[in-house]
Amino acid sequence: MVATEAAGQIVRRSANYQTSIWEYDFVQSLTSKYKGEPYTARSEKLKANIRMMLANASKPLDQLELIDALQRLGLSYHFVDEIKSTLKSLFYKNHIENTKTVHDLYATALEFRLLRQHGYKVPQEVFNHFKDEQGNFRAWIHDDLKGMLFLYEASYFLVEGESILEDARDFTTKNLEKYVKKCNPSEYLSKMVSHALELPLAWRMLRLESNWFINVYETKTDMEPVLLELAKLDFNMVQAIHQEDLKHSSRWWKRTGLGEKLDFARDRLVENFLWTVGVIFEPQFGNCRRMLTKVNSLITTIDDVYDVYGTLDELELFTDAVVRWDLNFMDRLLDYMKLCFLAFYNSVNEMTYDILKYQGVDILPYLKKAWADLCKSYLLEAKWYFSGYTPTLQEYMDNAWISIAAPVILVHAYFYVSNPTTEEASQFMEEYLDIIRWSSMILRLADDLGTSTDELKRGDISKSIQCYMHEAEVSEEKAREHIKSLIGNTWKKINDYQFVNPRISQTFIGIAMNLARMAQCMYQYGDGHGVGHLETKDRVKSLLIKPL
Ligand code: LA6
Ligand code: MN
Ligand code: MN
Ligand code: MN
Ligand code: MN
Repeated sequence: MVATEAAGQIVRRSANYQTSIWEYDFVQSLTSKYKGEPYTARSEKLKANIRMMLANASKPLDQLELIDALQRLGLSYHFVDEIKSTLKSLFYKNHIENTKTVHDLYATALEFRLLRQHGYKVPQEVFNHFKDEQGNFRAWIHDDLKGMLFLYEASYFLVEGESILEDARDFTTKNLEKYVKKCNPSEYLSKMVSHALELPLAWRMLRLESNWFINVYETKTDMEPVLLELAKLDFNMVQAIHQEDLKHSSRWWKRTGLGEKLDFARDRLVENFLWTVGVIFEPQFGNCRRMLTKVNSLITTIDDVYDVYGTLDELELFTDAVVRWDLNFMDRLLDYMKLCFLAFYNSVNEMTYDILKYQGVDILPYLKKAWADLCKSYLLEAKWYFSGYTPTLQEYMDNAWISIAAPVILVHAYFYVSNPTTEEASQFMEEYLDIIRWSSMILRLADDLGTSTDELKRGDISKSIQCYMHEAEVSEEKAREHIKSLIGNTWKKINDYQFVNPRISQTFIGIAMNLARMAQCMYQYGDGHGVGHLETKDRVKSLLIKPL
């Protein structure tokens, strides 16, 4: 339904969003015993043991397997230096001095993946050894299930133009799919294969992956008890910290009153917080999570103002107020918009003040620009909607990578984790970095895959899928396949980024990659952000509520 003025009454759309399933008092009641002395002491002791294991592992394969386990169990952030130096010496031995002796597919694929994850561009040709003269993968590989699984995971670290890896991905996908049809699903390796086919490791949200893997690792026959104990303990200790961040954010959200006052908008504080855990989970980044939860909540609310509730005239005024950053424009807004504008304006000014106070840099111009860009892109979509215009996919995407709000999220995150000088900050803002654009594209495309069906029902513009259907005259199914292939292609560019841009902080690149991963997680089964009661509810429970 279009917002129209009938007999002086404005008829507005509605998204019929459900109220929040997470009550304020419940969130505030969350507690964990995994805090303080006995747990920190035990954790330090276990970490020391593992450091010793890392130092004593002499065979390359033992080292690689240990690093892989630490990463998957969510523990590698404790051993950054050790892992770095181990991989560095492995890389020099095997790829510079070329004293490599192992020619096993599993070991080769594992080494390839870990080195690429850590910024070493091992050539795809290491896999040529496993192909015959005609360029096909050798016949015996069909029986090497573990090798195929690890080749599959490695292949997702490809960059543009790497056809050996593309072949490897297609070949392993096909064969692993055949295998899962006839395997015993309760076996360790079968669980790993089904999980990998659902979504490769490279694209998975880290915390959720750790939570899943810890449970599976426990059933592995040759697992290392010390790793398992630390993994569980650390998971629970980190969860305790996340709970405090969540409670803090929820008090802020309650104070704004937006969840109660704006009935048309999504009241999704907990879901908004979950995004931030996906983006940056490490304990020391609590401030960044708290700030990003505010940003996400404001985005979600303002997005509904533009997409659901506002009339075009109102939206023009709101956009103007944001672009000018001027409270004097408030009196032109209706009450619901005043509330929203002032909550937004105060929050962003407060974040600016924080950075000014602690880092001595005035970031208001940059935050203002990011939000103005966002609101202008929202307004353009509103104009398209009210005029019934269907853009080409290209025209749509040129605007939609901004209207998905990822640039706003990433600009805020950048200042909270990078501590730039004024000069670095203004350089950063000259134009959005490629990595911001690609992360945003994936978020947009994943969001469209998960939300556009409902959006069109309630009345919204054509999203990427529909633009492509219109332009290429294909079915929805074909269009969805196309959008998924665009996501895959965009990941190739992201994979290449750390090889060509070592100047940008790894923490920030990690955030941008994690945002893309989080999008694929949130929209894996539909609109996990707006419809919070399905998979998202279970994910919140396992990550934020239930200890292991
Ligand atoms: C998704 O909703 C939404 F609210 C976002 C702002 C996406 C990312 C959100 C975070 C991280 P919707 P639209 C809070 O599908 O209108 O309505 O851009 O976004 O398709
Ligand atoms: Mn509400
Ligand atoms: Mn929307
Ligand atoms: Mn929108
Ligand atoms: Mn959407």
